[in-house]
Amino acid sequence: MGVTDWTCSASQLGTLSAPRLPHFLTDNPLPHGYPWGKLTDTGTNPYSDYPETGVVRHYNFTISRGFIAPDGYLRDVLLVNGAYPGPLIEANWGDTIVVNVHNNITGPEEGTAIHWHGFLQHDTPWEDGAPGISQCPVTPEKSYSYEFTASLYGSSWYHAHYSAQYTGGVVGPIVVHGPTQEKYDIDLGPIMLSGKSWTPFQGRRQPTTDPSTQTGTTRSTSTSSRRCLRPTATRACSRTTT
Ligand SMILES: [Cu+2]
Repeated sequence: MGVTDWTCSASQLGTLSAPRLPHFLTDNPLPHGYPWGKLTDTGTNPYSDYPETGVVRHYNFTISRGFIAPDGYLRDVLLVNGAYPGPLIEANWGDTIVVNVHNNITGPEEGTAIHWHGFLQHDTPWEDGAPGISQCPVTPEKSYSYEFTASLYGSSWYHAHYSAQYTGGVVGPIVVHGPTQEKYDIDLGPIMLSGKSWTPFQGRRQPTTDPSTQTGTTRSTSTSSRRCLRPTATRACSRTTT
C-alpha cells in the first residue's frame, strides 16, 4: 500500500507510520499492576481524585515559522519542533508534565503561550497558558517551562493561545493513559482533525518574502500559493512512500 506524504512536515501523526500507543507507560512504578494503582474508571471521580505517581514527563518545544503544505498547497505556518501537528505529549494519569517552550518565532517576532486544553490546573492556574490572564506571553528568543499535573486522563490537545497562532499551526495532541471502561486491542494514536480552511499565516497581515526561494522575491501570500507537488533544489519537500 502506498501512502504519499506531501505535507512537508516532520509529523507522522495520522499516517500509517505513526507509532501505536501502549495501554499505559511502564517506565515507572506499577503498584497493583497499574501506574494509577487501585483506582478504577467507574469507582473514581477524576475531577477530584487522582493518583500521585511522582513521575515527571519532560518535553521540549521550540516554536518557529516554517513552510508546509498541509492541504497540498504550500503555506507559511508556525511549527512545533518543525512539525504540524506538534509532538504528542504522553503521560500516565497522575504524572507531572513539564514542557519547556522556547519562542523562536522571528521575521517578524511574536510572543507566544501554550494552553493545555482540558486540564483543570487545580493548584497551578498560572500554567494555563492564557496570555494576558494567567501569564505574560513568552517573549521572542525566551523560554518558559510549564509544569502541571495530569489530573484527568484521556485524549486532549494543546494549542497556542496567543493571537491567531493556533490557526497558524501551533497545535498538537495529548494522551494521558488511564483506566478504561471498554477493552481495546490496538491504539492507533491520536488523529487530529481540523475543520478550518488553511490561509497563509503571515499573509493575513502583509506581503512576505518567501524563504523557500533563493531569489527572495517578495510575494503576497494572501493571493499566491505554490502547490507542493514536486521537490525542488531549494525546498526539501519530502516525498516519502511507506
Ligand atoms: Cu483549548
